[in-house]
Amino acid sequence: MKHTLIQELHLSLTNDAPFISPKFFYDDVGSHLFDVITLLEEYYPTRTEQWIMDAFQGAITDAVGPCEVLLDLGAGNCAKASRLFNSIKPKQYRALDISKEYLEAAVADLQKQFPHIAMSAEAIDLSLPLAFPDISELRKIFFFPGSSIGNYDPEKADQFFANIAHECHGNGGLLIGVDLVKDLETLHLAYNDPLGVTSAFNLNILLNVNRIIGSNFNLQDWEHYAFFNESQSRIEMHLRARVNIEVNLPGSNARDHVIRFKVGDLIHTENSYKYTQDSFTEKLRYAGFENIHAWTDPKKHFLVCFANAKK
Ligand code: AVI
Repeated sequence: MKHTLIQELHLSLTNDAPFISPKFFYDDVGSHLFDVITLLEEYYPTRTEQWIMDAFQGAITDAVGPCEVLLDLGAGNCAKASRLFNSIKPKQYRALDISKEYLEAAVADLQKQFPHIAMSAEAIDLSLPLAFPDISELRKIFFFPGSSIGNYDPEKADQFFANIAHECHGNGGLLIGVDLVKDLETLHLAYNDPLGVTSAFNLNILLNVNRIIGSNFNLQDWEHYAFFNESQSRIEMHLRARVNIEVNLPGSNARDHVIRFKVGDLIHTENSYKYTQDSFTEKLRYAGFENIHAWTDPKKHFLVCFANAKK
């Protein structure tokens, strides 16, 4: 695993347009910084999604219908899914995320509170195709909150939805939260908070990269740069070189590779796509879902959908 991550980082950093996959944000410090981001006044998605879930709890429960297995994609600390247990009443809960240890502890805690639900924790890479052959006969509800789908390129998102629709085998659906296009100021502030937490979250990726590949990125040489790219309908996050920089990437055969950045050069770290209600529900339909329910907040900042897989 470590070896492939090292190769992946070498390739992406030496690309003509250097980038680092956003999955490298989430080391221990990065995960905590993201938790703080979700508490910021400027970062509206988390609390708006929760508002929608609470305000429309009855309608969401009716739309979802019976749930034999709740599959929590990118479960993290399982808090969002556990708020659904009393309304959706799943018989089984499967928490899926990249880090198994973190997940196991969260699931063990939840199991004490909900002893009647059969629970499991599984390490899974959500960028790879998903398959659940052991529960193909059961009615499955996939849960993908937090606008994590916004971090997928649109074509990847289409493949992901088609995979989920197929895995429902005509019985079940997807409960998903997604961020909507809105005024530029609100979008800009959400990724440029004055306290600098998003900036720290972005810069921290370099410390994680240093740890994984032994490079010598120096945080003082870089600054956070985030803006809304209107033509692509996405927030782009980058790290911008403040000075001319040389970075050593230790190689496998003692021949270190040096990469050079000029002042103003960028390393692309994240895209966060924003959809309209119509463009998003159309995407779900295209992937094989039907009978799509959608709920939003009064300012139409965020959207929660439940989409049934076609029979
Ligand atoms: C996890 N993901 C949905 C967040 C987003 O808004 O795209 C990650 C994030 N990046 C900066 N702030 C939050």
